[in-house]
Amino acid sequence: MRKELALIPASLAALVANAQGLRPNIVYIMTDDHTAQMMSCYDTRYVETPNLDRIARDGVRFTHSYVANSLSGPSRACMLTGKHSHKNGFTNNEHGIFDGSQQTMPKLLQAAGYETCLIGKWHLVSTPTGFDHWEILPAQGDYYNPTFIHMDGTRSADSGYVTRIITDKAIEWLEAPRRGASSKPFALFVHHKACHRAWLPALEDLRLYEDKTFALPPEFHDDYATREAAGKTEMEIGKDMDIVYDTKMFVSDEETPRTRLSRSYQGMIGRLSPAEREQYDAFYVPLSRDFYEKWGKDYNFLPRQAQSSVEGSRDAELLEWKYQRYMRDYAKVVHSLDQEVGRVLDYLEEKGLLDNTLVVYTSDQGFYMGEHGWFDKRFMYEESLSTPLVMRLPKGYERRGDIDEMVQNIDYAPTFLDIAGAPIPDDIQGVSLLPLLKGKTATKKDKAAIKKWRDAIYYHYYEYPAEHNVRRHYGIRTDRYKLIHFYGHDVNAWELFDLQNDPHEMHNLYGQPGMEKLQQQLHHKLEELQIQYDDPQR
Ligand code: SGN
Ligand code: CA
Repeated sequence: MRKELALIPASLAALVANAQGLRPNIVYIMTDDHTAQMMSCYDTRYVETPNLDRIARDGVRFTHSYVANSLSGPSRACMLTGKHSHKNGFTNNEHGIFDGSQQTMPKLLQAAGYETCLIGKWHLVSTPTGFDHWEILPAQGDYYNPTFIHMDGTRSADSGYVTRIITDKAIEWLEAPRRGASSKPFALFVHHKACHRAWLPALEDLRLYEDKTFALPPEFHDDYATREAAGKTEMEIGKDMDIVYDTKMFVSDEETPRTRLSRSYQGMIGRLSPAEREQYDAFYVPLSRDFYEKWGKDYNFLPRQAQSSVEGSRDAELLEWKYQRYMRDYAKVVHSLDQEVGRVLDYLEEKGLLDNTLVVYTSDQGFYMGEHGWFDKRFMYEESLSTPLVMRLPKGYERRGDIDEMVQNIDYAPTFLDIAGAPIPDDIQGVSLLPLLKGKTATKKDKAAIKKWRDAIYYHYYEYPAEHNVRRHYGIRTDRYKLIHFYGHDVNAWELFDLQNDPHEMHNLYGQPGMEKLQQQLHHKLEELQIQYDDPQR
């Protein structure tokens, strides 16, 4: 808080601060599994996201943005608390219940005089705390005609597509006449379900991207040599993506093979009204008929990576076909996300709120779009360790363009508290990003903070045994190197990558001759961070 405000009572100080635009509103938009490769301000190969790009163009784009644990619930808990998983207690989706009685950033914002609201995916099992208003999806939620849980515990189904409904509800909350106009600034958390598996598009977007052939990423045909844990997963597009559930090849029970997830698929699309289902089927059923006609109903639809790399083989053709379907459906889901974020930006602009609002767009983690032959996330490799992060800054924050410092989702809590003028408790492990956002107005203290910015980030993933079979691991990433330890159950393996010479992380250098000194330095840094963050697992 500014010195002159320190002399007047807190409530009055808050009023004055708001009037002076010193306490900006916060609109935090977090999507599910939206990866930077599928956002045109990060990567122009695949899709166009003009509205998301608009945030970056008018504000800042973080080029080294990471999560602490690449999975939904854990990521959300890190964001809410500003602490690594072992401190906030929510280490994995399977067995976690978030302890809502602990200190969280929304609670601290409330105490600082902010009005707080959460709409959308929550995924932390316990009832949300720290929000003046919330409406959440149960568990993963649904794309079509989704059910919402309300604050009084009741449930109701809304009709329509989930991305649009979440946006409608967020705008509806903003519509309240007092919102942002007078004494209380607000913090609105918009948590989308999109673009989580199984990538079900809005009905009006079904035909988008159908004429596009997506280029295979360079490391699509990975053989996982030198990386034991990578070779043990169940997240390959070829052998693990369900032909019915994921690629949506379904005609009817009689005409479609029964797969592991075909019942779940029927549950998801069974939510459509008859008229909607007709529209849906008009697109997918002819494709499905063609597919089964070509491949036969009994053909094994699960090609293994090894055979799939043989050019011209049946497996290679089927694998590439699955990849195209995956990319197209995911791209469609991103399209409506982009449009709905645009709607929020337009609304803020129209209401004159944009200049006094910090708008953040991020995801709960990155995702594999065929890199290493995969979908899903969890690994500490680049695509899923990273998460997109762009911000439009309120007045007074002059920085524009790219920010290259390494940031992590544990930094969001201290950043929001800092911008709200609230103290940052000592036990928060992330750091405020405000010094990086000030640009010309940076103080000496800000400049000093930037100068001694962290030179490594810490990561720890816990969910094993579980779906997709990614072994537990922890590690560090510096500006050039990555050291990972896979542990527990059937693995005990170290990996070391030189990201400059091997950006796709195909060559594990751990234990190679000549690596001794670097290895020692990285082990030292890892231990330092495990001590700093007080992670008992080392
Ligand atoms: C579901 C998905 C998985 C996904 C997890 C976690 N399976 O279980 O593919 O890894 O969610 O995702 S599905 O058959 O239900 O689609 S997370 O983003 O929520 O952590
Ligand atoms: Ca997710």
